Amino acid sequence: MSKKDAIFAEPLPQVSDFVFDQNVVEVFPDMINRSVPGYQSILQGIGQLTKRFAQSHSNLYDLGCSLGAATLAMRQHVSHLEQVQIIGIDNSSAMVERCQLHLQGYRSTVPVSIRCEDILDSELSDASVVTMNFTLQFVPPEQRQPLLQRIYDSLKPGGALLLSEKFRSNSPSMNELLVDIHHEFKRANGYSELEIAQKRAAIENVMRIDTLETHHQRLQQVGFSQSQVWFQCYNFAALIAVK
Ligand code: GEK
Repeated sequence: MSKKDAIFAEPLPQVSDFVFDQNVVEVFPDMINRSVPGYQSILQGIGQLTKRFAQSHSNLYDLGCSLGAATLAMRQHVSHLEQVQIIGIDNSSAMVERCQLHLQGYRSTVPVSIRCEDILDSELSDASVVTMNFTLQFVPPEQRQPLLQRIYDSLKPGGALLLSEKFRSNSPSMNELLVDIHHEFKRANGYSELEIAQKRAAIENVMRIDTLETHHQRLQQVGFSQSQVWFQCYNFAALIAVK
């Protein structure tokens, strides 16, 4: 069981930029479940979509794998395939160490390797499914298209990118509404006004979010012929793009 997230529960003299350090690792499952609406449904969907798009003799990637939740969801659906391996990548050493430990608790015939690397430098090849479950939003905006291009180039024909992101609406008033009902969701999950405000301040420089239109356009620009939102709750969405 993950410890309760109380990282922003006390007033901080100065709120620093959010980092995925050991303190975050300790509370991460609780934090993501109480902050991301539909997180468990998205993981379930990643499993279902992996079952449809994963191919024998290919690599499956989980970019920004954190503690391996999407890796596990993918792995549950590919044991019928030949010669597949899952590669989870995260640039937080604290996350990677805990992820490796966590995965040892599950049995499977499907090989998994978890690497501590920056996804901007990782080599990607022979992919049939690439998952980025709430990771692209942490990549500097100018690096997003080059990264997506490398992902597209690494995918086999018929392969899929599973991309989940927090997004903003084009319309200021609609954006305010989505942000507001998301904060209501967080309050209902036990976060205080102080926790919500301090987390928001900590994350604002490190997580720069796009509109859904920008996501679709960029996916098209790198070569994906089709992209589709398959899950949305408030200002959180999961998309699929197929090569
Ligand atoms: C899940 N996918 O539970 N290279 C590698 N990793 C990175 C980079 C980068 N450039 N930037 C950020 N990360 C997970 C949840 S969390 C989302 C993903 C969240 C990593 C970062 O270290 C963190 O572990 C992860 O991306 C984002 O399904 O906390 O909102």
